[in-house]
Amino acid sequence: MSRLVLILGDQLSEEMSALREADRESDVVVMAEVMDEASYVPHHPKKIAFLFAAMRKFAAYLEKKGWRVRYTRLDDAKNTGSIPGELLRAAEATGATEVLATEPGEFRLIAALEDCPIPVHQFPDDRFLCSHAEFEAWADGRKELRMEWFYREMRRKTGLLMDGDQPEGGKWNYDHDNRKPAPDEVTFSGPMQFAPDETVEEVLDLVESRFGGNFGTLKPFWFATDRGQARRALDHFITGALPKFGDFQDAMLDGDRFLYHSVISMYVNAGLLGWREVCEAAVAAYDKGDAPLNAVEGFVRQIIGWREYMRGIYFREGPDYVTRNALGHDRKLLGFYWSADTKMRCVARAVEQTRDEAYAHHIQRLMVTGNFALLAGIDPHAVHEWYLAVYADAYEWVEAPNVIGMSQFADGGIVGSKPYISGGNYIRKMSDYCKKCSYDVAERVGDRSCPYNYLYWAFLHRHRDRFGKNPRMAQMYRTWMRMSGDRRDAILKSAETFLERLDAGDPV
Ligand code: FAD
Ligand code: DLZ
Ligand code: SF4
Repeated sequence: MSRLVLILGDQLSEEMSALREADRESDVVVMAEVMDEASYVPHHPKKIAFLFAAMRKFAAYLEKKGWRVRYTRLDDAKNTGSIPGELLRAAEATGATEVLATEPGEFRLIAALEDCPIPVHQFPDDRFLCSHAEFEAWADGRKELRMEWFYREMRRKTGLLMDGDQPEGGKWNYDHDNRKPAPDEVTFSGPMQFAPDETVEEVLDLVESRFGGNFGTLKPFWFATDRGQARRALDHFITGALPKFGDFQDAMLDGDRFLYHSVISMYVNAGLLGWREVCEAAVAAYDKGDAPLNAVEGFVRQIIGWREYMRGIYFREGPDYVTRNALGHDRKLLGFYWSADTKMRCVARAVEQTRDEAYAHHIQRLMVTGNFALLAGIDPHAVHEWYLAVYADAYEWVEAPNVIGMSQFADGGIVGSKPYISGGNYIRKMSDYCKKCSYDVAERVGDRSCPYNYLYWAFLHRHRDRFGKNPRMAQMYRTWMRMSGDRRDAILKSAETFLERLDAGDPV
């Protein structure tokens, strides 16, 4: 009797546990493009096209390797529109009575598989370095779940950049070397781009006709859509950008969307690349003397530190994590997150590139769009849904802890010990946006002042009961309290006027 083997759109790897448990001779792989998955948020068309094209190519690859694959296209007349529906249809057609699956990266889909009328065995997703049990063991009993301590465990576990039991170079973390402001010139030409082949063209037509109304530009479409291409994109980054990745990791430039970033998160998250090969490629460049330690350590930390830590937090905290709202923020998401229609140059540029590329790098996500949403008091669930929709690499297991936790402090301080907020000065230092902005970053109050400036102080004032005693924020509150009463009133008034304008839908 054959069994079904479910492979989801972000499980495009031969290493999936469900495939390892299956029998190539008798079991049937099920892959399905379904409306439920393509519409639980209004995904960016590039994200949908990427996944559908990569799914189709992976299905063809599995068939070549001798697997029987039952693939449902979105426009198949009998498509039921859901993963459980497609499993049931496949069960009826094949006579299969059970399903082998790898645990999905979202509680919603885990629950749907648990409720499926046909029994589904969910095996752990061991594409990750840290299992749920291992994260629990690390986290249990700790007062604070700081990423840095978790990361050190992962370095020890993998032996990456280790010299015996000591960190390579004598330090665990070279972050303080990785905060150089925007360079005058970027020597990297950006991520490797791939011309659409026949499979991609077919998918682009489908996505254009079905999801053309979603936020985001579909063409030009240049993503890698199979493992071979993703591997070339990785190698291109390692040789062309990694050496400067560290130095300019936090920098932003008006005229450059990628700087020295790898732009591989969508490939790693979908299964086209694995964490180990990605880290080993970076470490090999260091061993050959082609990339400095601050770059390679910084890169490895993002993958075995932040990425694994975020996943650990998501699965530890549970399904209600995405509804948390520790700061009680309730403003609705502003129209310019979809239109880019704002005079704030930094926000406009971040949203424009998100629209065009389904990509923004970490500091744009954290310190431009995320920072603004937090300072303006936007409902974190709305912020979460926006991020989940607009980025090609967004799946709840990684997006939610980054947004609800790191960016919006809506989890009350599990991911971060203090909120990631800043006034315009941080953006001025790290980018050239402010030089082209209608607002003046040097002004603190009034119509011409950079809104980040007064919103920053107004945020601290609004949340003084919560943060006033936080030692990591003591300096900020001292500075605030050193200002004259008139000055503080003027700042709060500017913030109030600006927020009223936001609520009235006035252009800002
Ligand atoms: P690089 O800067 O080149 O970094 C290398 C790799 O490290 C990335 O490809 C990624 O796999 C990993 N990485 C780096 N930072 C993180 C992090 N904080 N969490 C997890 N992995 C990390 N990342 C996602 O993969 N999906 C998301 O939905 C997502 N949402 C985010 C939302 C917010 C508000 C913030 C602040 C960050 C978010 N991130 C998310 C993390 C990070 O911004 C992206 O991983 C990164 O920008 C991807 O671009 P890159 O491949 O060029 O990364
Ligand atoms: C994101 C996504 C989209 C847009 N479409 C599909 C799909 O049609 N079929 C599928 O199997 N998976 C898709 N995915 C990925 C799933 O949403 C993802 O597996 C879950 O959110 C868990 O991470
Ligand atoms: Fe952004 Fe303020 Fe700079 Fe304008 S002045 S780009 S709003 S930080």
